[in-house]
Amino acid sequence: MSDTTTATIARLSTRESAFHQRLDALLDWEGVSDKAVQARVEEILADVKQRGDQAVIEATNRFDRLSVESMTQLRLTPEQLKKAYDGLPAEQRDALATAAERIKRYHERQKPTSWQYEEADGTVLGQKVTPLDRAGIYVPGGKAAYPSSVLMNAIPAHVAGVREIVMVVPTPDGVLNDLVLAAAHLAGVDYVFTIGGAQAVAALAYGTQSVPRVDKIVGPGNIYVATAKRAVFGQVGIDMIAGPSEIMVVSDGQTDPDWIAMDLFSQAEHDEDAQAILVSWDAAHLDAVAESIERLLPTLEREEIARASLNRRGALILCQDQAEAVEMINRIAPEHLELSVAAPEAWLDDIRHAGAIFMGRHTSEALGDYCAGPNHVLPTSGTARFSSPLGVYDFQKRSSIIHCSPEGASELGKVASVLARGEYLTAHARSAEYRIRD
Ligand code: HSO
Ligand code: ZN
Repeated sequence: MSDTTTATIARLSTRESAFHQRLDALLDWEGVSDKAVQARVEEILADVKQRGDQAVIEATNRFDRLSVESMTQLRLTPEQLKKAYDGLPAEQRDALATAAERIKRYHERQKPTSWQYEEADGTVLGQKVTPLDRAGIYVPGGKAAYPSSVLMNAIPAHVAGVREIVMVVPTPDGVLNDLVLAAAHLAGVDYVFTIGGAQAVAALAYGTQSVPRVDKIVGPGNIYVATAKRAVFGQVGIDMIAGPSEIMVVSDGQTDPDWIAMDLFSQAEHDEDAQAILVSWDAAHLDAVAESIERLLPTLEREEIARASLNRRGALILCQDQAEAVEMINRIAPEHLELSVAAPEAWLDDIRHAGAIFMGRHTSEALGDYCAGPNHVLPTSGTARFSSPLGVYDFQKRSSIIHCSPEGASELGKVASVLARGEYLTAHARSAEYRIRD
Protein backbone atom coordinates (compact mmCIF):
# COMPACT_ATOMS: atom_id res chain seq x y z
CA MET A 1 0.00 0.00 0.00
CA SER A 2 1.33 3.45 -0.85
CA ASP A 3 2.34 5.83 1.91
CA THR A 4 -0.82 7.79 2.69
CA THR A 5 1.07 10.69 4.22
CA THR A 6 2.87 11.60 1.02
CA ALA A 7 0.43 10.21 -1.54
CA THR A 8 -1.14 12.57 -4.06
CA ILE A 9 -4.61 11.14 -3.67
CA ALA A 10 -6.69 10.14 -0.65
CA ARG A 11 -7.38 6.46 0.05
CA LEU A 12 -10.73 5.54 1.56
CA SER A 13 -12.41 2.30 2.47
CA THR A 14 -16.13 1.82 2.93
CA ARG A 15 -15.25 -0.24 6.01
CA GLU A 16 -13.65 2.61 7.95
CA SER A 17 -15.86 4.20 10.55
CA ALA A 18 -15.45 7.76 9.24
CA PHE A 19 -16.10 6.75 5.63
CA HIS A 20 -19.34 8.67 5.12
CA GLN A 21 -18.02 11.87 6.70
CA ARG A 22 -14.85 11.69 4.62
CA LEU A 23 -16.81 11.09 1.44
CA ASP A 24 -19.22 13.94 2.24
CA ALA A 25 -16.28 16.28 2.82
CA LEU A 26 -14.79 15.32 -0.53
CA LEU A 27 -18.06 15.77 -2.39
CA ASP A 28 -18.89 19.07 -0.74
CA TRP A 29 -18.87 21.83 -3.27
CA GLU A 30 -20.07 25.31 -2.54
CA GLY A 31 -21.59 26.80 -5.63
CA VAL A 32 -21.21 30.41 -6.60
CA SER A 33 -22.18 32.88 -3.90
CA ASP A 34 -20.02 35.86 -3.27
CA LYS A 35 -21.54 39.13 -2.15
CA ALA A 36 -18.83 41.33 -3.66
CA VAL A 37 -19.07 39.58 -7.03
CA GLN A 38 -22.83 39.82 -6.92
CA ALA A 39 -22.76 43.57 -6.35
CA ARG A 40 -20.26 44.06 -9.18
CA VAL A 41 -22.36 41.94 -11.53
CA GLU A 42 -25.57 43.80 -10.68
CA GLU A 43 -23.85 47.06 -11.56
CA ILE A 44 -22.67 45.77 -14.91
CA LEU A 45 -26.08 44.31 -15.74
CA ALA A 46 -27.81 47.59 -14.94
CA ASP A 47 -25.29 49.59 -16.94
CA VAL A 48 -25.67 47.41 -20.05
CA LYS A 49 -29.44 47.44 -19.70
CA GLN A 50 -29.39 51.22 -19.65
CA ARG A 51 -26.60 52.19 -22.01
CA GLY A 52 -26.39 49.16 -24.32
CA ASP A 53 -23.43 48.98 -26.70
CA GLN A 54 -21.51 51.79 -25.03
CA ALA A 55 -21.54 50.03 -21.65
CA VAL A 56 -20.44 46.77 -23.30
CA ILE A 57 -17.60 48.51 -25.12
CA GLU A 58 -16.34 50.22 -21.97
CA ALA A 59 -16.49 47.07 -19.84
CA THR A 60 -14.77 45.05 -22.57
CA ASN A 61 -11.99 47.61 -22.95
CA ARG A 62 -11.46 47.58 -19.21
CA PHE A 63 -11.61 43.85 -18.51
CA ASP A 64 -10.02 42.51 -21.70
CA ARG A 65 -7.48 45.32 -22.06
CA LEU A 66 -8.71 46.49 -25.45
CA SER A 67 -9.28 49.93 -26.91
CA VAL A 68 -12.15 49.57 -29.34
CA GLU A 69 -14.50 52.38 -30.17
CA SER A 70 -17.40 50.67 -31.80
CA MET A 71 -19.28 47.40 -31.59
CA THR A 72 -18.34 46.51 -35.16
CA GLN A 73 -14.81 45.98 -33.85
CA LEU A 74 -16.23 43.43 -31.43
CA ARG A 75 -18.10 41.44 -34.04
CA LEU A 76 -16.64 38.71 -36.24
CA THR A 77 -18.20 38.27 -39.65
CA PRO A 78 -19.17 34.90 -41.15
CA GLU A 79 -16.31 35.45 -43.62
CA GLN A 80 -13.82 35.70 -40.75
CA LEU A 81 -15.16 32.46 -39.27
CA LYS A 82 -14.88 30.68 -42.60
CA LYS A 83 -11.38 32.00 -43.09
CA ALA A 84 -10.36 30.59 -39.69
CA TYR A 85 -11.84 27.22 -40.71
CA ASP A 86 -10.15 27.18 -44.12
CA GLY A 87 -6.84 28.17 -42.56
CA LEU A 88 -6.67 25.23 -40.14
CA PRO A 89 -4.24 22.37 -40.78
CA ALA A 90 -6.16 19.64 -42.64
CA GLU A 91 -5.84 17.26 -39.70
CA GLN A 92 -7.59 19.66 -37.32
CA ARG A 93 -10.22 20.58 -39.89
CA ASP A 94 -11.02 16.93 -40.52
CA ALA A 95 -11.15 16.08 -36.82
CA LEU A 96 -13.53 18.98 -36.15
CA ALA A 97 -15.69 17.96 -39.11
CA THR A 98 -15.85 14.32 -37.98
CA ALA A 99 -16.75 15.37 -34.44
CA ALA A 100 -19.42 17.76 -35.74
CA GLU A 101 -20.99 15.05 -37.91
CA ARG A 102 -21.11 12.55 -35.06
CA ILE A 103 -22.57 15.10 -32.63
CA LYS A 104 -25.17 16.10 -35.21
CA ARG A 105 -26.18 12.50 -35.91
CA TYR A 106 -26.63 11.78 -32.22
CA HIS A 107 -28.67 14.89 -31.55
CA GLU A 108 -30.93 14.31 -34.58
CA ARG A 109 -32.23 11.31 -32.63
CA GLN A 110 -33.33 13.56 -29.77
CA LYS A 111 -35.76 15.56 -31.86
CA PRO A 112 -39.13 15.27 -30.17
CA THR A 113 -42.20 15.17 -32.34
CA SER A 114 -45.40 17.10 -31.97
CA TRP A 115 -48.42 14.83 -31.38
CA GLN A 116 -52.21 14.91 -31.32
CA TYR A 117 -54.98 12.51 -30.39
CA GLU A 118 -58.75 12.57 -30.42
CA GLU A 119 -60.98 12.01 -27.40
CA ALA A 120 -64.26 10.07 -27.86
CA ASP A 121 -66.25 13.38 -27.85
CA GLY A 122 -64.28 14.60 -30.88
CA THR A 123 -61.99 16.95 -28.94
CA VAL A 124 -58.49 17.00 -30.37
CA LEU A 125 -55.67 17.38 -27.87
CA GLY A 126 -52.00 17.68 -28.59
CA GLN A 127 -48.60 19.08 -27.98
CA LYS A 128 -46.72 21.32 -30.40
CA VAL A 129 -42.95 21.58 -30.24
CA THR A 130 -41.37 24.89 -31.27
CA PRO A 131 -37.69 25.84 -31.35
CA LEU A 132 -36.48 28.97 -29.61
CA ASP A 133 -36.13 32.00 -31.83
CA ARG A 134 -32.64 32.87 -30.59
CA ALA A 135 -30.07 31.12 -28.44
CA GLY A 136 -26.98 32.70 -26.92
CA ILE A 137 -23.87 30.62 -26.42
CA TYR A 138 -21.27 31.73 -23.92
CA VAL A 139 -17.77 30.42 -24.70
CA PRO A 140 -15.10 31.11 -22.09
CA GLY A 141 -11.91 32.81 -23.25
CA GLY A 142 -8.27 32.04 -22.69
CA LYS A 143 -7.15 28.51 -21.93
CA ALA A 144 -10.64 27.27 -21.22
CA ALA A 145 -11.86 28.22 -24.72
CA TYR A 146 -12.81 24.79 -25.95
CA PRO A 147 -13.75 24.40 -29.62
CA SER A 148 -15.39 21.11 -28.66
CA SER A 149 -17.75 23.05 -26.38
CA VAL A 150 -18.73 25.33 -29.27
CA LEU A 151 -19.85 22.22 -31.17
CA MET A 152 -21.59 20.72 -28.14
CA ASN A 153 -23.61 23.89 -27.51
CA ALA A 154 -24.33 25.09 -31.03
CA ILE A 155 -25.11 21.81 -32.80
CA PRO A 156 -28.09 20.83 -30.62
CA ALA A 157 -29.43 24.37 -31.01
CA HIS A 158 -29.13 24.05 -34.76
CA VAL A 159 -30.71 20.61 -34.84
CA ALA A 160 -33.55 21.93 -32.68
CA GLY A 161 -34.30 24.48 -35.40
CA VAL A 162 -33.25 27.63 -33.50
CA ARG A 163 -33.49 30.53 -35.95
CA GLU A 164 -30.44 32.47 -34.81
CA ILE A 165 -27.46 31.45 -32.73
CA VAL A 166 -25.47 34.26 -31.12
CA MET A 167 -22.09 33.35 -29.67
CA VAL A 168 -20.00 35.46 -27.30
CA VAL A 169 -16.35 34.75 -26.52
CA PRO A 170 -14.03 37.12 -24.70
CA THR A 171 -10.66 37.80 -26.30
CA PRO A 172 -8.41 39.14 -23.54
CA ASP A 173 -5.68 41.29 -25.13
CA GLY A 174 -7.36 40.71 -28.47
CA VAL A 175 -6.13 37.14 -28.87
CA LEU A 176 -8.43 35.10 -31.13
CA ASN A 177 -8.60 31.31 -31.01
CA ASP A 178 -8.86 30.06 -34.58
CA LEU A 179 -10.15 26.63 -33.59
CA VAL A 180 -13.02 28.25 -31.70
CA LEU A 181 -13.91 30.40 -34.70
CA ALA A 182 -13.64 27.41 -37.03
CA ALA A 183 -15.96 25.42 -34.77
CA ALA A 184 -18.44 28.31 -34.81
CA HIS A 185 -18.36 28.24 -38.61
CA LEU A 186 -18.91 24.49 -38.72
CA ALA A 187 -21.73 24.56 -36.22
CA GLY A 188 -23.63 27.28 -38.10
CA VAL A 189 -23.35 30.09 -35.56
CA ASP A 190 -24.94 33.28 -36.97
CA TYR A 191 -23.30 36.01 -34.88
CA VAL A 192 -20.03 36.04 -32.96
CA PHE A 193 -19.17 38.90 -30.60
CA THR A 194 -15.78 39.00 -28.90
CA ILE A 195 -17.16 39.99 -25.54
CA GLY A 196 -17.33 38.12 -22.26
CA GLY A 197 -18.08 38.33 -18.56
CA ALA A 198 -21.24 39.74 -17.04
CA GLN A 199 -21.38 42.39 -19.78
CA ALA A 200 -21.78 39.69 -22.44
CA VAL A 201 -24.48 37.90 -20.46
CA ALA A 202 -26.29 41.24 -20.04
CA ALA A 203 -26.00 42.03 -23.75
CA LEU A 204 -27.52 38.64 -24.63
CA ALA A 205 -30.25 38.88 -22.01
CA TYR A 206 -31.39 42.45 -22.68
CA GLY A 207 -30.15 43.03 -26.22
CA THR A 208 -28.24 46.15 -27.23
CA GLN A 209 -28.18 48.25 -30.41
CA SER A 210 -25.85 45.61 -31.94
CA VAL A 211 -26.33 42.40 -29.96
CA PRO A 212 -29.64 40.65 -30.59
CA ARG A 213 -31.57 39.75 -27.45
CA VAL A 214 -31.74 35.98 -27.04
CA ASP A 215 -34.30 33.72 -25.39
CA LYS A 216 -31.88 31.42 -23.62
CA ILE A 217 -28.20 31.57 -22.63
CA VAL A 218 -26.16 28.37 -22.48
CA GLY A 219 -22.51 27.60 -21.82
CA PRO A 220 -20.09 27.65 -18.91
CA GLY A 221 -18.14 30.60 -17.53
CA ASN A 222 -16.33 31.96 -14.48
CA ILE A 223 -17.97 33.19 -11.29
CA TYR A 224 -18.99 36.52 -12.91
CA VAL A 225 -20.67 34.72 -15.78
CA ALA A 226 -22.40 32.22 -13.48
CA THR A 227 -23.60 35.02 -11.19
CA ALA A 228 -24.86 37.04 -14.16
CA LYS A 229 -26.67 34.00 -15.60
CA ARG A 230 -28.40 33.41 -12.30
CA ALA A 231 -29.42 37.07 -12.15
CA VAL A 232 -30.95 37.23 -15.64
CA PHE A 233 -32.74 33.89 -15.29
CA GLY A 234 -36.44 34.51 -15.59
CA GLN A 235 -36.03 37.17 -18.26
CA VAL A 236 -34.25 34.58 -20.36
CA GLY A 237 -33.77 30.85 -19.94
CA ILE A 238 -30.42 29.43 -18.87
CA ASP A 239 -29.05 25.91 -19.17
CA MET A 240 -27.50 25.30 -15.77
CA ILE A 241 -24.92 26.67 -13.37
CA ALA A 242 -22.08 24.25 -13.95
CA GLY A 243 -19.71 23.26 -11.16
CA PRO A 244 -16.24 21.81 -11.69
CA SER A 245 -15.94 18.72 -13.88
CA GLU A 246 -16.03 15.26 -12.31
CA ILE A 247 -15.23 11.69 -13.21
CA MET A 248 -16.01 8.53 -11.30
CA VAL A 249 -14.43 5.30 -12.50
CA VAL A 250 -15.59 1.91 -11.29
CA SER A 251 -13.06 -0.79 -12.03
CA ASP A 252 -13.24 -4.56 -11.66
CA GLY A 253 -9.46 -4.65 -11.34
CA GLN A 254 -8.88 -6.00 -14.84
CA THR A 255 -8.15 -2.71 -16.62
CA ASP A 256 -4.55 -1.52 -17.10
CA PRO A 257 -3.90 0.77 -14.09
CA ASP A 258 -2.14 3.28 -16.36
CA TRP A 259 -5.34 3.64 -18.40
CA ILE A 260 -7.33 4.33 -15.27
CA ALA A 261 -4.79 6.82 -13.92
CA MET A 262 -4.86 8.72 -17.22
CA ASP A 263 -8.68 8.72 -17.27
CA LEU A 264 -8.65 10.26 -13.77
CA PHE A 265 -6.12 12.85 -14.95
CA SER A 266 -8.29 13.70 -17.93
CA GLN A 267 -10.74 15.40 -15.59
CA ALA A 268 -8.22 16.48 -12.98
CA GLU A 269 -6.29 18.48 -15.57
CA HIS A 270 -9.32 20.68 -16.29
CA ASP A 271 -9.36 22.50 -13.01
CA GLU A 272 -7.91 22.44 -9.51
CA ASP A 273 -11.43 21.96 -8.21
CA ALA A 274 -12.23 19.09 -10.60
CA GLN A 275 -12.97 15.74 -8.98
CA ALA A 276 -11.65 12.31 -9.91
CA ILE A 277 -12.77 9.25 -7.95
CA LEU A 278 -11.94 5.58 -8.50
CA VAL A 279 -13.97 2.83 -6.84
CA SER A 280 -12.97 -0.83 -6.85
CA TRP A 281 -13.37 -3.91 -4.69
CA ASP A 282 -9.86 -5.04 -5.67
CA ALA A 283 -7.37 -3.61 -3.13
CA ALA A 284 -4.27 -4.64 -5.11
CA HIS A 285 -5.67 -2.84 -8.15
CA LEU A 286 -6.11 0.38 -6.16
CA ASP A 287 -2.46 0.09 -5.07
CA ALA A 288 -1.44 -0.36 -8.70
CA VAL A 289 -3.43 2.69 -9.80
CA ALA A 290 -1.91 4.74 -6.95
CA GLU A 291 1.53 3.73 -8.25
CA SER A 292 0.55 4.68 -11.84
CA ILE A 293 -0.67 8.06 -10.61
CA GLU A 294 2.64 8.89 -8.93
CA ARG A 295 4.66 7.68 -11.92
CA LEU A 296 2.58 9.34 -14.63
CA LEU A 297 1.71 12.66 -12.99
CA PRO A 298 5.14 14.19 -13.67
CA THR A 299 4.70 13.39 -17.38
CA LEU A 300 1.64 15.67 -17.70
CA GLU A 301 1.74 19.11 -19.27
CA ARG A 302 -0.75 20.26 -16.69
CA GLU A 303 0.83 18.38 -13.80
CA GLU A 304 0.31 21.16 -11.28
CA ILE A 305 -3.42 21.50 -11.92
CA ALA A 306 -3.99 17.73 -12.00
CA ARG A 307 -1.97 17.23 -8.82
CA ALA A 308 -3.86 19.97 -6.99
CA SER A 309 -7.19 18.53 -8.09
CA LEU A 310 -6.30 14.99 -7.00
CA ASN A 311 -4.95 16.31 -3.72
CA ARG A 312 -7.96 18.40 -2.88
CA ARG A 313 -10.84 16.36 -4.16
CA GLY A 314 -9.60 13.04 -5.58
CA ALA A 315 -10.03 9.61 -3.95
CA LEU A 316 -9.33 5.91 -4.45
CA ILE A 317 -12.10 4.06 -2.68
CA LEU A 318 -12.07 0.42 -1.67
CA CYS A 319 -15.55 -1.06 -1.54
CA GLN A 320 -16.72 -4.57 -0.69
CA ASP A 321 -18.44 -5.60 -3.86
CA GLN A 322 -20.35 -4.58 -6.95
CA ALA A 323 -23.50 -3.76 -4.99
CA GLU A 324 -21.63 -1.27 -2.84
CA ALA A 325 -20.12 0.31 -5.94
CA VAL A 326 -23.61 0.82 -7.37
CA GLU A 327 -24.73 2.38 -4.11
CA MET A 328 -21.87 4.83 -4.33
CA ILE A 329 -22.63 5.72 -7.94
CA ASN A 330 -26.21 6.60 -7.08
CA ARG A 331 -25.15 8.56 -4.04
CA ILE A 332 -22.50 10.59 -5.89
CA ALA A 333 -24.56 10.99 -9.11
CA PRO A 334 -21.37 11.70 -11.07
CA GLU A 335 -21.18 13.88 -14.14
CA HIS A 336 -19.13 11.19 -15.92
CA LEU A 337 -19.18 7.53 -14.94
CA GLU A 338 -16.75 5.06 -16.48
CA LEU A 339 -17.74 1.43 -15.97
CA SER A 340 -14.35 -0.19 -16.48
CA VAL A 341 -15.75 -3.69 -16.03
CA ALA A 342 -16.22 -6.84 -18.10
CA ALA A 343 -20.00 -6.71 -18.60
CA PRO A 344 -21.15 -3.10 -18.14
CA GLU A 345 -24.63 -3.78 -19.59
CA ALA A 346 -25.44 -5.82 -16.49
CA TRP A 347 -24.97 -2.67 -14.37
CA LEU A 348 -27.20 -0.32 -16.32
CA ASP A 349 -30.53 -1.20 -14.73
CA ASP A 350 -29.21 -0.39 -11.27
CA ILE A 351 -27.62 2.95 -12.16
CA ARG A 352 -30.10 5.74 -11.52
CA HIS A 353 -28.02 8.90 -11.38
CA ALA A 354 -25.16 9.74 -13.76
CA GLY A 355 -24.76 12.42 -16.43
CA ALA A 356 -23.02 10.19 -18.97
CA ILE A 357 -22.15 6.51 -18.66
CA PHE A 358 -19.04 5.25 -20.43
CA MET A 359 -19.40 1.51 -20.92
CA GLY A 360 -16.42 -0.86 -20.71
CA ARG A 361 -12.65 -0.49 -20.59
CA HIS A 362 -12.27 0.95 -24.03
CA THR A 363 -14.67 3.83 -23.60
CA SER A 364 -12.61 6.60 -22.10
CA GLU A 365 -14.33 9.82 -21.15
CA ALA A 366 -12.05 11.72 -23.52
CA LEU A 367 -13.82 10.10 -26.49
CA GLY A 368 -17.12 11.43 -25.22
CA ASP A 369 -15.63 14.85 -24.46
CA TYR A 370 -14.76 15.33 -28.11
CA CYS A 371 -16.34 13.19 -30.69
CA ALA A 372 -18.37 10.09 -29.79
CA GLY A 373 -21.63 11.98 -30.37
CA PRO A 374 -23.43 12.60 -27.05
CA ASN A 375 -23.15 16.02 -25.45
CA HIS A 376 -20.32 16.85 -23.08
CA VAL A 377 -22.32 19.53 -21.28
CA LEU A 378 -23.52 17.46 -18.34
CA PRO A 379 -25.02 17.90 -14.88
CA THR A 380 -22.30 18.35 -12.23
CA SER A 381 -22.12 18.34 -8.42
CA GLY A 382 -24.75 15.64 -7.96
CA THR A 383 -27.36 17.44 -10.08
CA ALA A 384 -27.64 14.32 -12.27
CA ARG A 385 -30.24 13.37 -9.64
CA PHE A 386 -32.65 15.74 -11.36
CA SER A 387 -31.16 16.96 -14.61
CA SER A 388 -29.89 15.73 -17.96
CA PRO A 389 -27.18 16.37 -20.54
CA LEU A 390 -27.61 19.46 -22.70
CA GLY A 391 -29.69 18.43 -25.69
CA VAL A 392 -32.06 19.40 -28.48
CA TYR A 393 -34.88 19.62 -25.91
CA ASP A 394 -33.07 22.50 -24.19
CA PHE A 395 -33.58 24.62 -27.30
CA GLN A 396 -37.25 23.90 -27.74
CA LYS A 397 -40.42 24.41 -25.81
CA ARG A 398 -43.87 22.88 -25.97
CA SER A 399 -47.30 24.41 -26.41
CA SER A 400 -50.39 22.41 -25.59
CA ILE A 401 -53.23 22.24 -28.10
CA ILE A 402 -56.94 21.92 -27.27
CA HIS A 403 -59.57 21.90 -30.03
CA CYS A 404 -63.06 21.16 -28.71
CA SER A 405 -65.87 19.82 -30.84
CA PRO A 406 -69.37 21.18 -29.98
CA GLU A 407 -70.08 17.91 -28.11
CA GLY A 408 -66.74 18.06 -26.35
CA ALA A 409 -67.30 21.67 -25.25
CA SER A 410 -70.74 20.75 -23.98
CA GLU A 411 -69.54 17.78 -21.94
CA LEU A 412 -66.45 19.51 -20.58
CA GLY A 413 -68.49 22.63 -19.89
CA LYS A 414 -70.53 20.74 -17.28
CA VAL A 415 -67.40 19.61 -15.48
CA ALA A 416 -65.69 23.01 -15.71
CA SER A 417 -68.81 24.79 -14.47
CA VAL A 418 -68.96 22.69 -11.31
CA LEU A 419 -65.27 23.21 -10.57
CA ALA A 420 -65.41 26.94 -11.34
CA ARG A 421 -68.37 27.51 -9.03
CA GLY A 422 -66.47 25.59 -6.37
CA GLU A 423 -63.72 28.17 -6.74
CA TYR A 424 -66.27 31.05 -6.80
CA LEU A 425 -65.06 32.09 -10.24
CA THR A 426 -68.38 32.75 -11.89
CA ALA A 427 -67.10 34.23 -15.14
CA HIS A 428 -65.23 30.99 -15.70
CA ALA A 429 -68.38 29.04 -14.92
CA ARG A 430 -70.60 31.11 -17.22
CA SER A 431 -68.08 31.00 -20.05
CA ALA A 432 -68.14 27.20 -19.86
CA GLU A 433 -71.93 27.09 -19.43
CA TYR A 434 -72.58 29.14 -22.60
CA ARG A 435 -71.29 26.17 -24.52
CA ILE A 436 -73.41 23.50 -22.84
CA ARG A 437 -76.04 22.18 -25.25
CA ASP A 438 -79.30 20.81 -24.00
N1 HSO B 1 -14.82 17.25 -19.75
C1 HSO B 1 -15.31 18.58 -20.03
C2 HSO B 1 -15.50 18.84 -21.50
C3 HSO B 1 -14.23 18.98 -22.27
N2 HSO B 1 -13.17 18.19 -22.18
C4 HSO B 1 -13.93 19.89 -23.22
C5 HSO B 1 -12.27 18.58 -23.05
N3 HSO B 1 -12.69 19.61 -23.67
C6 HSO B 1 -16.62 18.78 -19.28
O1 HSO B 1 -17.46 17.73 -19.34
ZN1 ZN C 1 -12.77 16.97 -20.45
